[in-house]
Amino acid sequence: MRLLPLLLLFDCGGLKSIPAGSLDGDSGGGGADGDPLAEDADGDGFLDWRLAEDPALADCDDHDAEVTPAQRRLVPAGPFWRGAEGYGEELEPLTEITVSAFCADVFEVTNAEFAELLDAAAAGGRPNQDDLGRPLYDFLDQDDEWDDEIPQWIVEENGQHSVSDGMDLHPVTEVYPWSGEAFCAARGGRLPTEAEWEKAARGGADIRTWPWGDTAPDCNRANIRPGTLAMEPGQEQEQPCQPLTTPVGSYPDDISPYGLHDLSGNVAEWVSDWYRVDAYATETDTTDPQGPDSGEAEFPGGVVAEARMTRGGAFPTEPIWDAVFSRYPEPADASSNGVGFRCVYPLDP
Ligand SMILES: [Ca+2]
Ligand SMILES: [Ca+2]
Ligand SMILES: [Ca+2]
Ligand SMILES: [Ca+2]
Repeated sequence: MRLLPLLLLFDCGGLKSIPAGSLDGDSGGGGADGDPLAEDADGDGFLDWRLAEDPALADCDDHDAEVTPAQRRLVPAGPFWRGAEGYGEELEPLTEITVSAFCADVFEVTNAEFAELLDAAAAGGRPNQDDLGRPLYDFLDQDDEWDDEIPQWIVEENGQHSVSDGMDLHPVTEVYPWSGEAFCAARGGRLPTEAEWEKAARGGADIRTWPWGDTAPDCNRANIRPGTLAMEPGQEQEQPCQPLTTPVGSYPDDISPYGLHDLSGNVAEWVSDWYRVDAYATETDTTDPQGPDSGEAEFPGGVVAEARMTRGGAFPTEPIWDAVFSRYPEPADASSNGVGFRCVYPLDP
């Protein structure tokens, strides 16, 4: 269970917010005469993903001007190397996996965005519940093993939800896997599979360790806990760079080959797969794998429980979890102040 040590809060003002306007309106791809796709159907300045020559300028949905590469990026179809050698049996064997093209959120979902879902659920007569009556947000946070002093950032009053000062653009936390599924479904998307997340993080051709390449992260690159990948016995851990999450996109260099931010740090992210330690060793599907049919993992204290997968590191976790290949199980009914999510979407046909 990714439970956070006791952390003291202090003013975290002055952090940067989502970079806006970093993309110009150049559509990048040329249009073929008479091709209806070539006209930028929604007029947002970006060509349909099938026509854009640069994936970074591809319009995932050319019928919705609100969807541009500033929020969602194309992850093209093709192979990547999944897993790693020398970091534990659950990551082996290193396998070439192919995933179909999809569209992915550039940023982790924020508190402000998630508060809108809570407002909608309350307005629909289901306050803080998904369609099956499960809580969407952990307002009470009684499932953390450690007493922590990180409060819940979303506050409810008379069915309306607000976010604590300065926390609007931080990634949402204290959410369950089904919270991510409900949020993404409301936007026409879903949680990524583990394979999709890893492809989005590492790109296609090489066997890199971090989303940006092979340079180990430090506090300037990502919201992480710095240190070495393999801890020596007795080695003292460094302190986390930050005492909390940071606004999504605060670290321009925590970026993947497809332009997605904060895959290495900030918060870990729920994906759709169940976790089993032998999932890679027993899986035969190398195209769009969906993972095992059920999950199980052993957690601290010897507790064996249904387990779901999270990907990527969080601000206080050890450096190994920031790597593109690392797999971190959580109890399937957990919520944590270090775990959020992002959505993926089908490409507009
Ligand atoms: Ca367009
Ligand atoms: Ca569009
Ligand atoms: Ca992350
Ligand atoms: Ca919790």
